Amino acid sequence: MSRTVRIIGAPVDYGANRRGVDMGPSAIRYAGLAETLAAAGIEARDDGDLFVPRAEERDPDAGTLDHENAKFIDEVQRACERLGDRVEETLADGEFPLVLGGDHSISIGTMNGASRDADLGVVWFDAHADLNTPSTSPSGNVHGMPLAAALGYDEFGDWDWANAPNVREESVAYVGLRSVDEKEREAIRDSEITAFTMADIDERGITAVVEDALAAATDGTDGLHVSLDLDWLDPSAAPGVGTPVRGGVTYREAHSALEVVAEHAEAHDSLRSMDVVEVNPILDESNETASVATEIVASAFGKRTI
Ligand code: B3U
Ligand code: MN
Ligand code: MN
Repeated sequence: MSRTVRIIGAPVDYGANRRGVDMGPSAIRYAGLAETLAAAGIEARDDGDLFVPRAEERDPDAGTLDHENAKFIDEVQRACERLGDRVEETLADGEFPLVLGGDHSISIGTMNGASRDADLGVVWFDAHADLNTPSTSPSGNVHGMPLAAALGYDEFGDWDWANAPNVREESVAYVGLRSVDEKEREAIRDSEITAFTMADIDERGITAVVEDALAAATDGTDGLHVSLDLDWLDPSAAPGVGTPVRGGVTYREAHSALEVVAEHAEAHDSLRSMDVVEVNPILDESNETASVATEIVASAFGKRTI
């Protein structure tokens, strides 16, 4: 990573069904993110946390958008608008925004901010498709909706703050899907999104799949956003997440994948922004998931063994 990494904490848990994910930024810092990056020769600067009021202090029914199947949508809006501005400022200052979640709803803000004046490709490392809308969501949890928000599906089409102005379906690629709702499956099939499931990884190997995902996301775009949901990994490697799903990538596959991202970034200066989400220290074992997150991020920024 040639640019200085600016670490932005987004302690948001409005979008998740489990409390504790708001402590993700602290857990990742405590796991030694700054030290790990420094030891790998990557310059990093911690910009602190966004101001995010506690969910207990808010009335979930008090909003102006007030959609009954998008819980805390007004609070998500406020946090994402603030985050989008910080991401835009970071890029304008020539630094690299690394956003620590928080639940995956924060990616709405990151993608909005990173695509305000650039065509942005997206690689989405996740067990889930996060392509629900308030109309289709089985849970009402906004962390299952950020990609639909970015792409302006259904009611998100009326909410400018939620859209990523320059993200197109054909520049979005999933890696590692294994829990997809029926309506999401239909939406993916009807879209131009590239979708690699765990079956693709089993069949072709992680490096070939990630290379293809990167090719799709960087074809005709100005930069790449990497969104890393820790539930992408198998729960045996990353137990501290709100919605674990069996059959995920191994610790080694995760490193391998992000090393491929780092090589692409070095060769093409492609990497523009990244977020690391869904680390929940309350559900974790000895902060292992935050440690794994830290190590994987270092791989994405080019950390080498020798
Ligand atoms: N697709 C389900 C479950 C889910 C999505 N993202 C997470 N869980 N972490 C939903 O609620 O939309
Ligand atoms: Mn997710
Ligand atoms: Mn997920």
